[in-house]
Amino acid sequence: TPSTAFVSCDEIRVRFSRAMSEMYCKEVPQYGTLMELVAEINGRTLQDQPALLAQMQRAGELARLGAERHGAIRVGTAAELSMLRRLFAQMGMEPVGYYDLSVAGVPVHSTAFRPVTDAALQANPFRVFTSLLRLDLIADASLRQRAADILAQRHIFTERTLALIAQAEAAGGLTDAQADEFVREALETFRWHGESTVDASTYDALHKAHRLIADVVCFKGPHINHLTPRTLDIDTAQAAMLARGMGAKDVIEGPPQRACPILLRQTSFKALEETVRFAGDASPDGSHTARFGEIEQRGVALTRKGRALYDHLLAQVRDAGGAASDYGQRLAQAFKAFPDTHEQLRSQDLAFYRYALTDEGQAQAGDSGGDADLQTLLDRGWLRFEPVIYEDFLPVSAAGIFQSNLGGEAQEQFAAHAADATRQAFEADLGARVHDEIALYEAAQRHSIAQVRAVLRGQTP
Ligand code: OOG
Ligand code: NI
Repeated sequence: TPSTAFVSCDEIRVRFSRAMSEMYCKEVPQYGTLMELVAEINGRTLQDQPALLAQMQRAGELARLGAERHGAIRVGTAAELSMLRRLFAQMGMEPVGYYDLSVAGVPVHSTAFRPVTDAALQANPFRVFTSLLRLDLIADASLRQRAADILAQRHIFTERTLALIAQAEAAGGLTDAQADEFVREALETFRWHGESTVDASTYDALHKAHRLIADVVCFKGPHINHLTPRTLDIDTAQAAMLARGMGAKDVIEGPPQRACPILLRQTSFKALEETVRFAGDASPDGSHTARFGEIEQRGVALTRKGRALYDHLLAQVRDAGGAASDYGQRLAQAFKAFPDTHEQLRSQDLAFYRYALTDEGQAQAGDSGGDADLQTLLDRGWLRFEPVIYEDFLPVSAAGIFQSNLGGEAQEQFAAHAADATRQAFEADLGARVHDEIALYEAAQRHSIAQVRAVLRGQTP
């Protein structure tokens, strides 16, 4: 009967993403301005670039564009992280990728909760970049203990959220009414609280150890710290942000502007200074900076070979000075070594593509060619290919976003740990393995090829 039918995970994610956006719009009105600006620029870009419009239409990306965004949160304990995993699982979001930001002086490691199947990504690609504070990187042992004690006492989920998660796991889903209640209750975890749970001197001590530690430890919950709409032209959007006096950071993170966008380019406006009332204080005369705005442009996902080339070129430029005024120029210069047509990216195995039959190919359905190699099918004009969009994040960029919103202080270096060990510790805290993002893109490409072959062999469902 309809009253007990479950709502799909995709639908819950759509509702949650919308609710989160509405809440953040009220909390940080500049986010609303940013969304308007991005929508306007996206509209104009699609008008000016009919080829892009057609490509996005074919790839099913146009429909999701207006609703597309990612957010970011930071938590303090393994219990918080693993419960978030269970919460996001109800929305069809799974942990993808591992990011160790301690190498860039930020005492966290992270994953991104996001949908993983082609269909779910098309329905709504909402992602949440989720960081776990690394208390082990606080040098002062008594401060470390203090932080752990404070975190051990807080409850970031409402009772109803926990009950609904348990119920959904047992029953296999949520009904329509339960889904609405779940979204409403889950939202509470990510709300901003103007009252700190600690007194001003505790805040100051933690803040001195690292601003991020104060942000995670001193509040009731992991307030959403930004929501990021997807722009199709980040250079124009960045210029518009500057023109409106929105305090954009001066360097766009990621690859330079290219004819064929790769991976991810991002820029943000600086965190707002919020008034805070500390425990024991009569009035809100403290302040804290945490929340900001960000925009991003997404391009084609790279293979391991492509990613290695990207990392190599970026490191080359950054080693020569990441903040210098000619950074943009040097970046563009270095990336001349990165092929910039989709045909080159594809044939040199640098990026992932989804294959589909052209009309001519369709006409061969069931007839022949199912076993021919890809190049032969392309040469015959039976196939076209579309970029597989990069759905993840970039550690160097993420560190840059963190730092620009931590007041840009000189970055502390943390002792390097074996990467495998920290990743395993993260997964143990999470209570699950994280997906290998490149394996997901590879599967999407492989799946599209298998489908094409099936049609050519006459094996379609
Ligand atoms: C997350 C910063 C990273 C991104 O888009 O790379 C990030 C944070 O500040 O918590 O959101
Ligand atoms: Ni972000």
